[in-house]
Amino acid sequence: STFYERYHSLEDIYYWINRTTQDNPSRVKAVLIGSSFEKRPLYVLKLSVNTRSNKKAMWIDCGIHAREWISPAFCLWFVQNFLSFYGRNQDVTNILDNMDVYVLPVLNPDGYHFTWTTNRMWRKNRSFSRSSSCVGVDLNRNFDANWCTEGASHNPCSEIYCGAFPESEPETEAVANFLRSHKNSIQLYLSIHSYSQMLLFPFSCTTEQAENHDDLLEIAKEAAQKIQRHYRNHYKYGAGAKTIYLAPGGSDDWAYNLGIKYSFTFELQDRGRYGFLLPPSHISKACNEALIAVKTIAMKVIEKT
Ligand code: 0X9
Ligand code: ZN
Repeated sequence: STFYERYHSLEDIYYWINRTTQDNPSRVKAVLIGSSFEKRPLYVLKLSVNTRSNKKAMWIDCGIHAREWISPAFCLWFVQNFLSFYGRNQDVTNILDNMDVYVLPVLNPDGYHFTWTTNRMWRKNRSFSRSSSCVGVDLNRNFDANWCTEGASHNPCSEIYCGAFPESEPETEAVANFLRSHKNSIQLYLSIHSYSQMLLFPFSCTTEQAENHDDLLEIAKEAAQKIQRHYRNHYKYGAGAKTIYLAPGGSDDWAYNLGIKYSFTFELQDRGRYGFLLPPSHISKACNEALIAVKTIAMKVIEKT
């Protein structure tokens, strides 16, 4: 199997980030956006081809939840694919000619490292304070979108602990600060999770409909149909609160409220057979089907904006 068809330790991923920027100096830059609770750097890869300036942009983050290993694997797969197919694949070329792409391969490096060394099923980050003996905040409950209402918990021992206050966690704050400072260029926000095979869009923090619901629904439907046609695999799609569950404080809803009106959360393979323990032999299919969906969504956003 190739490098991209295996899961990688955090150390390997940092090494890969370094290698990727060195090998593609004209197209990739690593941007340090902050650091984790345990002081690990948070690097965003900026993919950019120098055709025009003032370009629009899209954002993809992976690995908010530590145990969802297919998610960082997807970010690596995506970067590799875009770098090797620019100028060879029409969609990739069109997307990069029109947009810069920001990729955060591991949003929660402390949690990811912990799943490699200690507890494979860890979900949250690794922050703690004197007020509780439990460790970790669910970073996808820590954003300022109906923060800690129904679907999140104030209990530090819960798997869906929302943290002491919105953006209390350095990982959340780093991402939120970066998106705030780039909100005029970023038109598309994507967050990659697993599992259950879904394409979700706002809102998850309320059962109300987003103002551009029909637009988001149409885009998600088209992406899901692409997966169905090319890979014979079924993805459900819809507003988060109605499709999966009510869950406030998520990055997608927060980015949407910031003004990034195309905002999606992917739940990649599978539908529960292996769950978070998706075997490495499934990585290529899981990533290729997600990639075709991401390309479909990005192309639609370019058409519409
Ligand atoms: O609960 C979550 O954070 C996500 N599902 S997961 O099984 N990967 O934990 C779904 C996130 C959907 N979006 C929001 N809740 N905002
Ligand atoms: Zn998740």
